[in-house]
Amino acid sequence: MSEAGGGPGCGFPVPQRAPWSLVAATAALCLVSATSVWTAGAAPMSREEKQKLGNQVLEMFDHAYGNYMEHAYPADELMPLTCRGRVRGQEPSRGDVDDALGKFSLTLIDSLDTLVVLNKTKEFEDAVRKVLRDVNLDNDVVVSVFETNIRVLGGLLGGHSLAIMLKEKGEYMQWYNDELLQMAKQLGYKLLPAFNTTSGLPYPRINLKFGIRKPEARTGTETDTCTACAGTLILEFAALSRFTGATIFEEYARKALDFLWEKRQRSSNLVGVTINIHTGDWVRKDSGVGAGIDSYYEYLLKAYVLLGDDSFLERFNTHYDAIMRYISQPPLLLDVHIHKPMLNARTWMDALLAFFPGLQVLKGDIRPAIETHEMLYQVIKKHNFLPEAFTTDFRVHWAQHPLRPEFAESTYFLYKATGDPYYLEVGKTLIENLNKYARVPCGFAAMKDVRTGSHEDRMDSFFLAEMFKYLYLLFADKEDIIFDIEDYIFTTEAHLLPLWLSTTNQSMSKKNTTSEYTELDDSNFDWTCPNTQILFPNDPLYAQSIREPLKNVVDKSCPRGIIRVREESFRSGAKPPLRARDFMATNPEHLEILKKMGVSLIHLKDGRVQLVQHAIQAASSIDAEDGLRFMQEMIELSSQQQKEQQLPPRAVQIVSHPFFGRVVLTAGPAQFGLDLSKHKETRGFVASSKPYNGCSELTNPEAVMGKIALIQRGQCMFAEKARNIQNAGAIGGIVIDDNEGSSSDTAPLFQMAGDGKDTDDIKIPMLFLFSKEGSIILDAIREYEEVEVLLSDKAKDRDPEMENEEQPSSENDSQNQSAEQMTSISQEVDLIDQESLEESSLNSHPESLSPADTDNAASVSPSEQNSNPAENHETTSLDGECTDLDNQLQEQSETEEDSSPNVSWGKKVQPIDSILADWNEDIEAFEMMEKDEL
Ligand code: DMJ
Repeated sequence: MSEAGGGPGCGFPVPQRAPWSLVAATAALCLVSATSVWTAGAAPMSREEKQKLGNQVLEMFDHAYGNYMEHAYPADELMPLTCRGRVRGQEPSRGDVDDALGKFSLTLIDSLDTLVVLNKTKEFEDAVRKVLRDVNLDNDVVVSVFETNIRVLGGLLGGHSLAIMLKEKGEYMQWYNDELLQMAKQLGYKLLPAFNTTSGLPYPRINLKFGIRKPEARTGTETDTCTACAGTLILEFAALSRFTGATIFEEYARKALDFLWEKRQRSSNLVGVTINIHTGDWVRKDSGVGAGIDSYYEYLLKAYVLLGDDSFLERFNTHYDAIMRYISQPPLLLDVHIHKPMLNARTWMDALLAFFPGLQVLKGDIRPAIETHEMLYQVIKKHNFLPEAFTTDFRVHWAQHPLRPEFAESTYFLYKATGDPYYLEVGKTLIENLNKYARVPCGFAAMKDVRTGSHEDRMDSFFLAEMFKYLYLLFADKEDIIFDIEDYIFTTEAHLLPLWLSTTNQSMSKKNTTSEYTELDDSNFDWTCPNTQILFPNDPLYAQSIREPLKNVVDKSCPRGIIRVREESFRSGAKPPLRARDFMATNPEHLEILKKMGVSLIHLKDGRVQLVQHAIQAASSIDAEDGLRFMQEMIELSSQQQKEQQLPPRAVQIVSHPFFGRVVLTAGPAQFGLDLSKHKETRGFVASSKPYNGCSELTNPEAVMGKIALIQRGQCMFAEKARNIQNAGAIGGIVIDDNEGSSSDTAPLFQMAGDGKDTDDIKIPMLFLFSKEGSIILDAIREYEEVEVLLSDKAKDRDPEMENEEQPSSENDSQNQSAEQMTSISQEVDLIDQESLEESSLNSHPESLSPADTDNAASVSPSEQNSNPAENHETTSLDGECTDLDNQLQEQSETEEDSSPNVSWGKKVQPIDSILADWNEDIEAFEMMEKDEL
């Protein structure tokens, strides 16, 4: 350890002084050298135990790969629940996720180099032969440029890299003659038309056969792409150029990176999530290290490692500095706005950011890596897997988990950097959870909902490309791998590219160019490769001591708990800042805090109060910052209230025999389609759509024509479902929740959001029912076949005429009884509904905003009581853990589509007007993010 610490070979050297050969090896060198650091802490794991776990990983891989090969190949992916291949076009569309599928045996290609890492050389040889024999890259199918690059081009190049390594060793692959590389080149040329834009940023999608913009291509009209999509090409493209001598690939990838760098927000040095490929304008101005941006940063640093080009390191360091300044709030990583980087853009994190601790290890910034990794591990311990998105107080925001490998990746790199056996234990837990919860007879199935343990019929190729590699390597000793892994760099899909590429065919590279933007000084390297003497100052328990305060951060967290932990640990002695949702205008303590934050409260003549912030009047810069956040939260609350105000709950009333309007189901509205509060109600018979999820063209248009279509929630956006049933001739739609047992009496209603695009084409009314309410209709259909409902903004009087027609004969007794049951359910629903309404009005107060001529202003009404009914439910259980009923309930309603959070407080609010002009951009961004799918 001491030889590595602080020596010139460890920290990334100042580029001008660094010969490329040293540079290329540096990152790996640092990781290896730190492995011997650990001497105490978690109990060391015996060699036998490590081998046992390694063998378990091998067995799991065989289970996943074997089932794919047996039941799915040559399809792109295995559907592990139905045990068959997923062939695009033959299954209901899953939207963008399907863009990875190009009918090119994706999983086989993505698995190639995993086979070699796992010492399955024979199987690798077979697999390569299959790829060469079976795979066609010329399919008439539109694929994602990003996914095709990282999975297919990367997979072919990784396969080629290890094929030539094996050939050189002299035993296997003796027949190999660069065939995989030829395929990679063919694919590379197929992707090039995507770069035909003035900016040099690639189109997000391309038709493998027809390219872009030809009428047959069915693509090329997109205007936006994500930053990661345009910025995650350089490793594969440069490797392709250097392997083949065809310089064009590296040139194109560099041009795209240059453009992104040019477009970074100059004062914050951050990039947004999506960019217009023609104008270069940022479309989404929020910025984090997860979805949409993640591997752009990864590739800047790794391009430096692989290619030895200083400009990539300079760019990375500039961005990293900004990330650590604005986004990193250890242990959290929270999105901010590129123009106002002190403002958080979200209150939740996505699972993709779990790769970041691994990247920080490569960078050499171990401490925050340990912290974030530990926080993520706590979330995993609570839910068995990392949910796709989770809030800052660790509630599930999006409950799906498609067996993503990022956390395993970071665990591996942290183990390499610290040698702390704690990370082996973490890996062991990952293995156990996969076997316990995701393993099915025909492979491993993605989690549909980590809270319920329900599965999705999906096993993504990255599970084989990445998860098994990182888990196997975690437990492997050097002698367990047939080649030296340190000679390779991992792409974002964990494909292996040899570091020797940096000296090959480099004529086209801009070697040793120094960026015109960044003056490098030594501070750029403050966080560089672990200087183990500083990072582990004679204290072998270093990593443990960083983790310790975070140990119970999830379990013990009440809502807002993590903020509290963070603030307690970073501003010891200070009280946690006042949150907008807790604010009571009559609480003297709150008023005092407001004053400290520079926020003044003005009582208006009409009884409302107006909040104005003058940062300059705050007691300190930290208070000013808290004040800014408070105002931002207040605006966010108001904006949510506004939405709620605009779209109150709706009713689905069953009007046909024998219900006659007595069954009224509380329904959630949609932010699109016919507004039932403005129009006459819609009445019609119901019919289930086929497919039931309504995510593709209906196969039973004759059944839904002129009727109200029933569709199941999930798989695609609400708006897509609406369009599909409308096209089939439905006059309305009812989306029924797929979370079994959910009900509006236990979960707050929410509005169905649009898809972020123009939804004016949707003319029919759409309502949402939770599962219990929905099953009342479904049961009714089963029993009576013809079921007529009324969709409206509120229940209509019962129809006495219809009711008189009710036949009291004994043969109808059972029907009547079941109708009675339904009636009583409906009454219960009504009752609860009324109760909750009363509760809301009890806790809500006229809240309004009014003009102000000052920096930041928002108005709220004075409140005698807490304006958040959720607070009224907050209880402390005996074991000291906090439970928040409303939050728990809210979790139940939060899945992929319900991006509009339910807000049950403060029903009455007037619109935000011109005083908030300065904030409009933020509000729009919030709204956009809420609508966003990951
Ligand atoms: C992988 O395909 C790659 O790691 C990509 O960069 C983003 N994440 C997925 C797996 O989660």
